[in-house]
Parts: sequence; structure tokens; C-alpha cells
Amino acid sequence: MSVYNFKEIEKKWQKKWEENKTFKTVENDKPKYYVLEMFPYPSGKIHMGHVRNYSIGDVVARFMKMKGYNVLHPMGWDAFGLPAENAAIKHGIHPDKWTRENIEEMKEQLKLLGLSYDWDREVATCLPDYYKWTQELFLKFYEKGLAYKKKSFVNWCPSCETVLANEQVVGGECERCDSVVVKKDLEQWYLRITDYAERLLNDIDKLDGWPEKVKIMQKNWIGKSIGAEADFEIEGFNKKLKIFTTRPDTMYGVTYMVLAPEHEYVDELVKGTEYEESVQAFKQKMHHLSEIERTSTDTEKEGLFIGKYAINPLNGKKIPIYIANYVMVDYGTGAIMAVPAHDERDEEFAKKYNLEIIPVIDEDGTMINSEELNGLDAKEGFNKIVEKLENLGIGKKTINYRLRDWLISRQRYWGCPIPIIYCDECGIVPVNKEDLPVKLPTDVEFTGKGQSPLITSKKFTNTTCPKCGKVARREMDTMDTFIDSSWYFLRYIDAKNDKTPFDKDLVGKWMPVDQYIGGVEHAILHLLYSRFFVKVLKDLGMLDFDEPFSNLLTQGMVLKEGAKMSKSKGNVVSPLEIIEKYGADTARLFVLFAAPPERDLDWSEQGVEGCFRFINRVYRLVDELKGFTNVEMNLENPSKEDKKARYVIHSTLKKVTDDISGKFGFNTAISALMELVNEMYKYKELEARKECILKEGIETIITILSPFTPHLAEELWSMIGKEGSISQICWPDYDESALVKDEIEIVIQINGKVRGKLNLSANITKEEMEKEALEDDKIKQLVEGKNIVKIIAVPKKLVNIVVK
Ligand code: ANZ
Ligand code: ZN
Repeated sequence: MSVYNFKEIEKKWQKKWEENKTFKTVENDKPKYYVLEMFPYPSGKIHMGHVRNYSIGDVVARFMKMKGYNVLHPMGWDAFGLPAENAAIKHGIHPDKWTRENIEEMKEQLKLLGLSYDWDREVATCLPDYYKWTQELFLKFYEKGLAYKKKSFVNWCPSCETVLANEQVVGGECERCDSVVVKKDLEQWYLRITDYAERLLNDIDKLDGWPEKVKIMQKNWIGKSIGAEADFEIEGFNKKLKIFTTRPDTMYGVTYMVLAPEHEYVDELVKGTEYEESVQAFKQKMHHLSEIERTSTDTEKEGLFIGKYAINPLNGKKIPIYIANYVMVDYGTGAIMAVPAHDERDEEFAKKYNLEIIPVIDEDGTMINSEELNGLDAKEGFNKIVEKLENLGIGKKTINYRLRDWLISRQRYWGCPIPIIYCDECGIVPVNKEDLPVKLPTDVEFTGKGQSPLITSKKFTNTTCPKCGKVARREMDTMDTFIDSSWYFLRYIDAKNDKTPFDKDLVGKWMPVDQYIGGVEHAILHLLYSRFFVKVLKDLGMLDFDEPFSNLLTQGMVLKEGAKMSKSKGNVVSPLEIIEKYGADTARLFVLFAAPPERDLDWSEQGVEGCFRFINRVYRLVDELKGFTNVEMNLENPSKEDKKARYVIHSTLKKVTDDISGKFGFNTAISALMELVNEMYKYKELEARKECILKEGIETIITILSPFTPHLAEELWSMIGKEGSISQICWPDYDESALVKDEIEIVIQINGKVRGKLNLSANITKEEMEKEALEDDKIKQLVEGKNIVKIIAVPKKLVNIVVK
């Protein structure tokens, strides 16, 4: 008898897989299946979230491969980003060295998990042979007018000393370091994602394989509002004030106007007036506040009259103009008509500053105080007023999106350089494609202060103009790392291409990704940006589909005692320690068994031990029965026990197949498998056991275990004398005839209450059922001395005896 030596077994099979390139994907005629897990940031150590994410993906990949698909299952590194740079500042290690070493370490750790990746397709976004193509894609965006530079107020993290996208500001704080974010006026590069807002929104409805909650989050993020723009004249001022409103029907109820403090008119409107000083002071104050801090519902509304009046174009009424915290410069037109009777924010403000409140719509939705529109339904009023504005040439129906253009400039070193040159003569000049990649210089200083460290490299900053050849400067900002991850799934398909980012035909063959798996924290940004990239690349003729990911699974978190694992809480369980103690198969089995993939999973050492014991139990079972591998299947004269054993074998096979291919029911699949193991333990103790059924049982167990615990399965597969990797065999079909039950459990009720159960032949008549029920000893006792009024028998289900 041998013992389960996971260390030896896991090492042995990992080595074989690597040597035989078992998981290398080559083009063939089988139907394709692209399964992808979100690639990790190479922090240097895998955590339980990775173990969970990648184990889920691995089950899908291995299962689909056995189901006859040509499976693409790649892995790589989202390798640019701040931590590398912070390590450089703190410990003086170059980000490049730090990152490469971390990748090596993490790759070793991932390999310990026995994941079925085709490592020949590995990509790392920080390598020049990857970011060369990121730069080329940027230039394509630029040529199309989809990358542009603009000066604007941006979110600035004073601690990271870099710009943040709106998306990276969470609750007014920097997503990474939790510092309060401020506004800063800077020239920055943007991608024109707003041009794609409508398509990004409409195509959400095509994403049948996405969780509803993620689709809703994307819709809300795009935030489409239908309304109108209208121009208001300002007394004594030669420009008109354009506002955006979703409620043109309330226009007779406007009692004041509000400009965002940063609105371009403000300085002009107050220049040289008694209001100038207070307005400037207010602007200064707003400067230090984030959008969330200014607009959150529990922030008190605050503002100032600026000494000017606007004219309501509908009734000529003179209305005061304010600036206020709750109006943002970069939404709509940065100015509003305030209707305190119908907008809560305006109402709060109006009450505080004693401004007029005029209701224009009554409780049942009819217009009032609106001159000739009185009595109309507000919906009709909406259209009537829009029409009126259009006729007057001072407004129109408009659609507004919450989505803003994507700010991609980062004042950071460890990112993809933006391939742009500034020439005094020629202005902004793109780097020639032949000169890509613009490589990151190595002679930089990491002070952690001020602008991009790239500035400290003279070799980098000083260059010549590609157009006129004169001395010129390079762009020193690098790109948001979300750009790198917006197209990596395309590069895997053609990872070694040195002519183009990817081959159109190959990508057409493999895309879209059939199953994408990752954390819900990427439900908005990463997915939206990837969808945007795919749409732009389609418009550029580089590919032929609209959406990158057909099916999406967002896995839950790994918790410990109900709390997220974190260093600060000191409750982190290291995957390496678990692998060391129990082996990777146990770790995998536990994260797959303990909860359905979408749900949070609570870490439990007992749970892990339970999985370890189960694996040992399977090992002992196979070890004991491995001698029966050459027996022939012979099902003549099966006993009741034979039938039951075969029923369990094949119903488990059916259940596991359905559970894996359907809704990721890995936990229920594994528990069915555990029952099958129990059944085989019982069956093997029978004197009349059949060797052929034992063989069928253990072969089935090993096969369906293989996506979950692949090392164990390979070892057991070879123990029973099979050659080659179990990952290469076909997933078996279950035997329909084994699922036909001769006997069925029938419930016996007395006056509707369950009083007993009987196993009866499936083909029995109603009369026979009644007879069997009345002959049961327990039932006999219970009805003794009572008057049987009637008996109802439902075939294959129950017998109900009504007594008095
Ligand atoms: C008048 C009005 C009356 C409004 C009413 C609402 C209700 P969403 O749905 O988010 O698009 N608004 C417009 N631009 C703004 C800005 N830059 N900062 C803050 N608020 C702004 O909301 C659009 C509404 O939000 C607009 O319609 C405007 O107020 C305000 F009973 O105009 B409304
Ligand atoms: Zn020039």
C-alpha cells in the first residue's frame, strides 16, 4: 500500500506537463474555446484571490478541453504601475528589475498550482515587445482624432503626485493611497471614449453572458440623460449662458441660475466689481475639494450671488446668477437653470439663501404657472418647450452622458511612454512608427517628488523633430496602465508577432473570449475600456467583432471570519503555506468546494483539512482497487446493489457534467463526487461486488476529479495502468440505461402527514401501491381501530390514507 505523497506527485506531473508541452495550444479543426482569467499585477506573491480566480478558470479550461474543444488558456502580467515605482523610491531597486524578479517568482508560484496555461503565449505589458504595440495603437487613435490633448481641471493625488482618472477617485479619495484628491489645472492626454458612449451603452444589451449587476453598473457609469440645452441672456454681457437641463418642462419655474465656480464666464462677469474678491476666495476654496465632497447629498449647499442677472427667454423674467459648490464644470454645460420647486438640490439652496420657489407642475403632473402651457401634461410640456426653444433658435433637445473622456496621462515613470514629440516649429508631432518603441530610459532618478522621473533623463527628453529635424522634446508623461490591459487578450492570440500588434485573421478565429473570469472590482473600468478598444479597433479595420467578452464570471472575495483578507487586519492566509502543508490539489479543491464562484468564500482551516482527507480517501480507494483495470464490463444478472452502484456512478457523472457546463456549480459537483466515493467504499465491501463495476467507479471518479485536482488525477490514472495525460482523454458520456431506476421511493401519508416511506417498483399500479402501504407494519399500527374513509395514490409519488 502506498501513501498519498502530494509533494512528489505534484512536482512530478508539473514537470511532465512542462516537458511535454501538454497545454500548448496549436491551431486545429476543433471548435475553439477561449478561456481567460484577468492577468495579475506582479506584486511578487500570489494571494488567495488569485488561487480562486485561476482555479475556476482552470476547471473550465480542462473541462472544455476534455469536451473536445481547442482551448486557448493564456496567462501574463499587467506589469506597469505604481508599486514598482514606489519600491524604487523606497528601496532603490530599479522598477524594471523589481518587476522582472516578481514575475519570475509569481510564475513559479502559479506553476505550483498546476494551472493548464500555454506559457508560450505569456505577455508582460512592461516589455518593449509589448508596449511597442501599445504605442502603435495610441498613434492609430491619435491619427483618428481619438487621442487629444487638453488643458483642464484634473483629479490630482498630492501623495502619489499624479493625475487620477475620475474612475480612480473613490469617495473623494485616491483609490491607491486613500489621500484626499484635489483639482489641478493641467494639460493632459485624453482618449475620446465619449464618442463611443452610445455604442458602449447599446451593445450592453448584446451581452447575454454577463451578470446583470455588471451590466447595470456599466449603464450607470455611461449615465445617459435626455434633456435640452437652452441659452439665457445675461444682462449687460455680450455672451449667452448655455445650460443643460433634463427638465425643460420646468422652465417657467426658474428662479435663479448657477454657474460652476470654474465656469469660463465667472472671472469676466465679476472683474472689477465688488463681487470679485469674494468670488475668487470661493473659487480657491472649491479648488481643494473633490467632486464627491462638493456634490454628495450630505454636503451642505453653498454659493454666492455674483452681481449679475440672466433673462428667462420664455417670460423675460430677470433672475439672479450664483456660483455654487453643487454645480460641476465638466458635466453638461457647467451651468444650470435652478428650479427649487422641483429639484431637491435647488430647493435646499433656495431655502438657505431665501430665493423664490415657484411650483410649475402640480401633484398630478399638470403644468401650472406656465402661461399658455397651463393644464398640459408635463410630458407634453417638455416637448412644447423644446419646440419653442428650437423655434427661437436658442436651444435644442440634447443627450448628455455622465461618461467623460478618458484621461490617460500619468506623471509617472513605470508606464508606457506616450510616443509624441514637441517641436517649437511643428507643434505636436507623433513619433514615426519605424522608431517605435519609444523605450523607457534607465538613467532616471526616483525622487518621488514632482513631475515624471523621465524628466531626469536628458537622453530621453532631448530629441529631434521627426518632421523638421530640429531640436525637440519628448512627451514625458506615460499612459494609464488601463490602456495596457485594454488589448492584452488580443495579443495572447498572436503573442510573438513582430510585424503588427496581432493578426486580424487569427484574432477573428479566437475572439471573442468565450469565458472571462475576474474580480468584480473591474466590473466598470477595465471592462468598459476593453470594450471601447475593441470598438475603435473594429472601426480601424483591425478586427471584425463588437464585443471582447461573450461570457463573464465575477468571482466573490476570499474572506476570513467574514472579513476581507488584508495585511492590516493580520488575517492573510498564504497560499504557499497551504500548498506546502496540504498540496495544491487540496488548495484548489477547497476554494472550488467551499462556495459557488460568484459568492464570497470564507476561509476555514477545517474545510481545508476536510478536502485533504477526502483526497486521501480517494487515493486509498484507487490504490486498493487498482488491480481490476483489465476486467471486462459484464452486466448480466445485476443485483440490486450493482444497479444502485451504477446508478450513483452515472448520475454523478451526469450531475458533474451539467454542473460544470452550466452555472459553474463546482461546489455541488464536488459534493456529488464525494457521495460517489462513499458509495464505492460501501460497494467494495460487498461479498458479491463486481470488479467491472469497481473499475467503472474508480475510472469515473478519477476522470471527473481531473479538472479540480489535476495532479492527483494524473497520478491515479497512471496507477490504474493508463498511459498519457488524463487531460488528453475525452470527457465520458453517462450511460442513460444506468439511470433508469427499478425502484422508487414512495411517501405514505395519513391525513396528509408523512408517516413513512417505501421503496416500490417503478411500474407498480395504484391498487398495488395502496396494498403495499396498508401492509407496512408501521402504517398498520397507526391506522388500527380507525375508519379508513378513502385512499389516494399518486403513481411514483405518494399514497395518502384518509382516516377518521
Ligand atoms: C432644471 C431642473 C429641474 C433639473 C428639475 C432637474 C430637476 P442628470 O440626470 O444627472 O443628467 N445639472 C445639469 N448640469 C449640472 C452640473 N454641471 N452640475 C450639477 N448639476 C447639473 O441631471 C441633470 C440635471 O442636473 C439638470 O436638470 C440640472 O438640473 C442639473 F425639476 O435643470 B435640472
Ligand atoms: Zn519640427
